[in-house]
Amino acid sequence: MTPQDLSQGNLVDNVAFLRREIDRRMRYVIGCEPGRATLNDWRLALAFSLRDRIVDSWLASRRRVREEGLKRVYYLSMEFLIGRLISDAITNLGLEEASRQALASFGQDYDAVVAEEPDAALGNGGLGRLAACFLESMASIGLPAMGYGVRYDHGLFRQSFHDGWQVESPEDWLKRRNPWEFERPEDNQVIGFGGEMREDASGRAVWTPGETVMAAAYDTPIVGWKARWTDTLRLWAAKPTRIFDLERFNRGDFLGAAEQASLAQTLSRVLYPDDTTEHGRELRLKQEYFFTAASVRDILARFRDEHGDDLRKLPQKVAIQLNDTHPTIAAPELVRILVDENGFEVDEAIETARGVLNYTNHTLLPEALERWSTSLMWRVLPRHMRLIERIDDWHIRQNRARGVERPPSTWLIDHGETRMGNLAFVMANKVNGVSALHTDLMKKTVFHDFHVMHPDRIVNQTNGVTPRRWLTACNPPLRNLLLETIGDGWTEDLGKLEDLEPHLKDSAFLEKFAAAKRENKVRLSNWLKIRTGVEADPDALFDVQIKRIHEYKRQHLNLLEAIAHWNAIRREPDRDWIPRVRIFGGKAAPGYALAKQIIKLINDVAKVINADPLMRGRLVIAYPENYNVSAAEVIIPAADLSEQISTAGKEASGTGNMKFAMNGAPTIGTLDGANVEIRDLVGADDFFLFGLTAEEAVEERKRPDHAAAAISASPALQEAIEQIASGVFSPDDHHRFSAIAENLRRYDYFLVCSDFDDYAAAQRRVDEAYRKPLEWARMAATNTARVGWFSSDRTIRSYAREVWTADTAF
Ligand code: 26Q
Repeated sequence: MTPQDLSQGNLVDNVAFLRREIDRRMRYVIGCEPGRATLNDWRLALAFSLRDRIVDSWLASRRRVREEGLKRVYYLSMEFLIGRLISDAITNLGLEEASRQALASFGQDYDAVVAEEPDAALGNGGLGRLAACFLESMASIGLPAMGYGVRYDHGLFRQSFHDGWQVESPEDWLKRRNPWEFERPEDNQVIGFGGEMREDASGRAVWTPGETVMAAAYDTPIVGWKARWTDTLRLWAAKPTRIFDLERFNRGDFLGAAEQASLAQTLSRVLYPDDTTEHGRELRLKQEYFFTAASVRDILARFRDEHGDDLRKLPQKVAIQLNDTHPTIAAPELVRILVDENGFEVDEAIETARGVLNYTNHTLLPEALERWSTSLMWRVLPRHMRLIERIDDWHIRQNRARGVERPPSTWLIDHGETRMGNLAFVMANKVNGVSALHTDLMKKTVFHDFHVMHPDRIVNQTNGVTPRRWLTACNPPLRNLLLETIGDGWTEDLGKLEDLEPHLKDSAFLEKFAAAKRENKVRLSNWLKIRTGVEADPDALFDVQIKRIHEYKRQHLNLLEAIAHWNAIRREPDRDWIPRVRIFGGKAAPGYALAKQIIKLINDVAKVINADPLMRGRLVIAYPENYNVSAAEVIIPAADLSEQISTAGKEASGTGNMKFAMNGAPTIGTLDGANVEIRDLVGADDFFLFGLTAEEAVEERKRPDHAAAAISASPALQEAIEQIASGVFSPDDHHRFSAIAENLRRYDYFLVCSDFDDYAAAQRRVDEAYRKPLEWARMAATNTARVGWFSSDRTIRSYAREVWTADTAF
């Protein structure tokens, strides 16, 4: 098996085909002569050429679903963190080598052309990236499915560092044209907000919205492995329902006439950066209702078209997944349509809606569970607020009938707020957590009372990631080694990575594994040099923490240990220290002040340590700006060590942890989220475990002096905190980091101090293991061989069976 065997058809034919297509597209779609084309023109011409093959598969998939009347799965998500679509297209069509050669025949460099495509960054982090992996897996296993979301004009902000501080600027992914989307004006929907609710003579509710906005449909084909199946991502853009008010215009009120337009356009203007402190923002609620209402109507229209008008049969043909509480308003919207527009009784409507809806929870942090003030809800969505009361009433009656009195924790409305997590729970057929530990904690904590009432409702669906993007596409050296060693079956059945097991004792194989890793490290080293100016020696240990910046994820624990390590090297500069490059990547929510301070701290510490002549490359810190999906694709394959160091009980799952392990980076981590399952599969010997367990963490917090006790027991920690507090890293402003230091010394809710010594000890075990290259390669390869279970194909098959009761088309 050679790399070329991944491609479909004959290479010579494919190159000739692509060459011809690219030339034609350049002329007749872009309107440009190849001799005068820019890099952007080339990436568009390539994308348009690939697109035709995807569309063939798309049309065939659609025909199959209709002809066979298959059940459809709808994934509703405020976020889809896709990255570049062109890489998925090329990988899944098997046209990488052909594209490379076709472009070369025009004198163009394939990597540069692909890199021209901006990331579709319509998400904040894990939840959004999970939605993107899920869509790709649904297509790859042939599940009839559709993603629904918002077509934001601006995705997640661009991050740059000004004097080490995060500065945000707007992102503009659509500026240079999006070749992947198809406008569907025939499917546009009018969505209403506000206004009044009355009852007509027969007692039926009549809602007259005060303002309306058009939801305009844009479809993107999501092609699966080998283009055997293609699903759809439908994103809604807000447009004014009328260009402007002609009457006002004629009266000479020109600005007033355009008012409606500007309001409509703000709705899909920008993605909300994950910001749990800024709650109750009206625009966010309107965004949620806007895309959700458009999607529900679209789903019902398709159902009628395919299966007729009997909406009681909805659960047989439709499953809707709510990605966290963000689209929960879909539940009362569905009930509203059934009752107000289709003559259902309220109870019957609720029961029908419950037959199609399911809810995935992604966090236990109580402050992150959405709540909307009822006064806002009455103003923006009066009919829905009324129906939420009716749903609450239904839930009470249901339980009374079984002799159960509802505890207050399960109320839908409390203290003038609607609790979306509770509404989602009540309206869902299945509720799931995203790792075994997280699901267990859901049952014991936030949804405990619900779990007692409905013991079969909560199920676990451990997250996964797509191996096509996160191994095949992003890691050519390792992919090629796998093809040569065990063939290509693993791409669609990642469990087959187990076939590596016999090779883990073969030193020739391990040397090749190490060589593949080194090739990736050289690439990352060059990338870091260009992006940060930092020199990273490819023979040093590449220690990586990339994820959103958050106190619970504890980038500051990593940094404190780096400072302690620096102190140790300075004290004994002549010891044979293992050279390490500590790589950070990630954005902070713009309103999260402490997270932004942590960013500045990382940059300030990096400046001091990187300039210290005593370090001689043995400790380097690199923090490239604007971490995103495309950056992850360069960084992950080159990592030696995966930092998964959240306070136990706080990270619902993590998905980066899976990507690193798959690419041959052992984890240093706590027993949190999916780390637990990774360690179970990889084996305790090949996982660097440290820290309190989730249960111990709860106990530790009850000790009033836990931080002080941990600090006084650890001279290294004490010294590092003192250095931060006294301005060693901020000579221009000695008090810059006193808030961080105070927080650690006094509260330390996330138990950085309590876990510090154990973490530092685990880091020294890492150093010792890294001294033995062959042994390290075995550990790295063992990780790759044993994490096939974390393919999102496995996750989606499991949802299809246990949550959606939906079949794949093949
Ligand atoms: C809420 C209200 C208002 C504005 C924004 C938000 C908001 C936006 C995004 C709240 C949360 C998010 C994102 C959450 C998230 O990414 N959670 C992660 O989900 C992953 C996939 O399941 C898990 O692996 C991670 O553990 C979890 O943190």
